[in-house]
Amino acid sequence: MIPNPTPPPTPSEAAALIKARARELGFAACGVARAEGPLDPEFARYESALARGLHGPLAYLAENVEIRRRVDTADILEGARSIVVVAARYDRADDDDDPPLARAIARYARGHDYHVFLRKKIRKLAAFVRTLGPDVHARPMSDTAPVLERAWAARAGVGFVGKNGMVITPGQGSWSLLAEVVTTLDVAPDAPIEERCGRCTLCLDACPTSAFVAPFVLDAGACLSGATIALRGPIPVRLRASAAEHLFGCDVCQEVCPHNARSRAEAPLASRHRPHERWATLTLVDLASIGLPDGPSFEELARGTPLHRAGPEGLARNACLALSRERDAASAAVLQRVCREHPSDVVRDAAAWALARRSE
Ligand code: B12
Repeated sequence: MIPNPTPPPTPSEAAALIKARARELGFAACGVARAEGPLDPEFARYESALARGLHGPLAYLAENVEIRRRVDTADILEGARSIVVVAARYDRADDDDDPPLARAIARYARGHDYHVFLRKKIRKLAAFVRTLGPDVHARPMSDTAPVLERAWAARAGVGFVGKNGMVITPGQGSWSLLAEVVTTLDVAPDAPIEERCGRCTLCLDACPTSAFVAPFVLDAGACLSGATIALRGPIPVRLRASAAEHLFGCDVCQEVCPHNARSRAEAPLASRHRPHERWATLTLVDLASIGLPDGPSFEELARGTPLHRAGPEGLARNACLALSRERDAASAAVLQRVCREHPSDVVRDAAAWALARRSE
């Protein structure tokens, strides 16, 4: 007698199994959306943001625009029926005790390169989804494909999009990174969650550079995260005094969010975001010296951390701006050397601006 093979799970059973596995892997929230068809009206909002130039320095957002419209074609996964979205929280209870250099870095980026472990985790979830039926295809993604991750997370009920643009999971907050598994498996979808910002505008009011052109709509060209991470070239003068307080990324619109006030516990995957040991010994002077003839090697200094993304010129530029807030002789000396000897106009210009500000 040939034993009966286990029948594939029903869509509801599949959803329950996948959510249990996601929890086991340490994800704080998991939801499912139907993947068939275009992502409208969210895609229309995306197009409108591009038409208004709100992508700022992120030129790549204007490329392959149509791919972001749907995930069920050959660009992402032919025949996709469901998209499973997970949130990996990174809030830690003791982040106020982080070394000073780490505190100038956005919380998500203080540790080792999170992409590495997040991708491992989401691949494991995709591998699990493939076991749930014959010929099930599943594609894991985390910042790896041109997909509107926040829009899908909102559809999947992982959270709602707040006025600061962040996906906020009720009761858990927005200190989270998103990842997805797009699959041909039919998984029971979740309902989206109503927006719960109400009349609150704390994030919009607190933004140091007034980067929100309206609730929910961010001008990436004015956002300090865009300026300190993605922008190649000089940081616009009007953003510099604020950029001087943020070496890499910015968390202000999340820090003031009341939904985050409740989420001060250590999240399961947060240990990966604990400050890299390097940030305990390195100083802004070291970072500002990157690119000087006898300066430290950018590769050695930034390797394995998210700061690598800013590139050597960007990191030295940001450090020079930050040194505008110091008053000690060592930082004045390095700024003067950068002005004289640095091969990059962008870094020299940042150092000159910092020296001028110090003497104001
Ligand atoms: C480009 C980018 C940036 C740019 C531009 C951000 C922006 N708001 O446009 C910059 C460099 C500035 C940036 C900054 C940050 N980013 Co970023 N970024 C991205 C990236 C790669 C693409 C986003 C994008 O397409 N932006 C264009 C805008 C138009 O689209 P959108 O932000 O996705 O917004 C859509 C939805 O919100 C949707 N929507 C859904 N419901 C509603 C309701 C209303 C009323 C409206 C108007 C819109 C709306 O409409 C929009 C269009 O579809 C995504 C990863 C990804 N592939 O999605 C990460 C991502 C959005 N970033 C992330 C993070 C963590 C950050 C920072 C917190 C990092 C930091 N600390 O410095 C900041 C937060 C700034 C902010 N308040 O948004 C996370 C967000 C996680 C979360 N919980 O929401 C993501 C999802 C990466 C990840 N895999 O986890 N980022």
